Amino acid sequence: MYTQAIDTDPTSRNSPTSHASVAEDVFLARIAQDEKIEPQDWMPEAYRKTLVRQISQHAHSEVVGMLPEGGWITRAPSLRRKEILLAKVQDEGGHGLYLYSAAETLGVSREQLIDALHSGKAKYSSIFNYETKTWADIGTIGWLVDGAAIMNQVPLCRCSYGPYARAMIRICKEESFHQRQGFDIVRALCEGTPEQKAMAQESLNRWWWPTLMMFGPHDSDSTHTGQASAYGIKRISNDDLRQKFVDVTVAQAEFLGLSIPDPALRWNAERGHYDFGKIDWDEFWRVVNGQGPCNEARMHDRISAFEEGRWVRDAASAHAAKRAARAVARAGALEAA
Ligand code: BYC
Repeated sequence: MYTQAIDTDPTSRNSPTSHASVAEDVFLARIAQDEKIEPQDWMPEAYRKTLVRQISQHAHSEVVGMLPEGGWITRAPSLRRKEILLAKVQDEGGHGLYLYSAAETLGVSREQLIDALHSGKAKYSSIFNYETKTWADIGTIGWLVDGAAIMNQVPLCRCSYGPYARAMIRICKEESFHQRQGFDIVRALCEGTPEQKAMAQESLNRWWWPTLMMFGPHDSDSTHTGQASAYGIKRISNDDLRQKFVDVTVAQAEFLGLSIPDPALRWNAERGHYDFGKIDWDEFWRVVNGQGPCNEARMHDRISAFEEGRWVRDAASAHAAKRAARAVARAGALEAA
């Protein structure tokens, strides 16, 4: 019998709730089988939102990350170092572009994403709000910051969302080169004069703790880990990645003859890992919430760069529109012939 009544039976095939939950079950089964989810596939709204948040924060981190290093291109100590740094900063701009494109496949526009960054609504990595005071900082950023980035990003190559996973594969290859170039700068300083080695140590002292903060709050305080893991986006938790990073970096510091500024750092044979000291989470949240040493300067420089580049974007768009219009006219003429 036909009826206009609202269907209250949740098991009914006609119930919108049941359609959504069937779709969600299919989606979760695909995640469980490690299938990639593509832009045209059905996905829960929470999955889409989590991805837009994380991918866009990641993209913003790449373009804001260009700023602390960009200021050292003219001050690099040799032509070779200048060329390498220039290439690294360009790579980071490229990473931002892949990541913005991956976020756009989720139905959000580039303008919306950039707007969220410039208006202070969107986050970017806390690490880029610290000052790059010396040339050694450029080495330390490559060694530690890119090292931490790789640790966090290699598992993202296996993330469930196809466009993000594919972007990460290329990004990780480039990050690996970045980490090596940073280590090479620090190694050269450590093999140099006592003043140069002291410069490397002073830089490590300033960057060590902020680098550990990059991995995000402890798992017990992480808002998104549970859901992001269930969706196959996050493969390894914040604390586990941080521990992996400490475990590999201690040996590198020993090789360089540098000491990690943590009196609590010691090998724990029972755990098979290094124990390390407490992170200052008050500092982390201050920096994340806009009160770090360089938050204001970074946003100022980012917005200025965006405004100064506006004419280039406008010219490129006008050129593309002219070419497209010509192509349409040519196709019309061919059809008429
Ligand atoms: N800085 O629930 P949680 C790079 C926020 S690029 C600022 O654990 P999630 C590089 C977090 O967003 C480096 N905010 O979050 C570039 C959340 O706030 P909302 C960036 C942080 O997402 C150029 C809240 O705290 N890498 O390395 O599960 C040159 C609670 O956290 C931070 C990526 O973006 C932070 N450090 O885990 C060189 C990689 N940590 O959103 C190098 C992709 C946490 O609720 N992203 N928050 O307002 C990720 O893997 C994850 O998003 C995170 C955080 C591990 C960062």
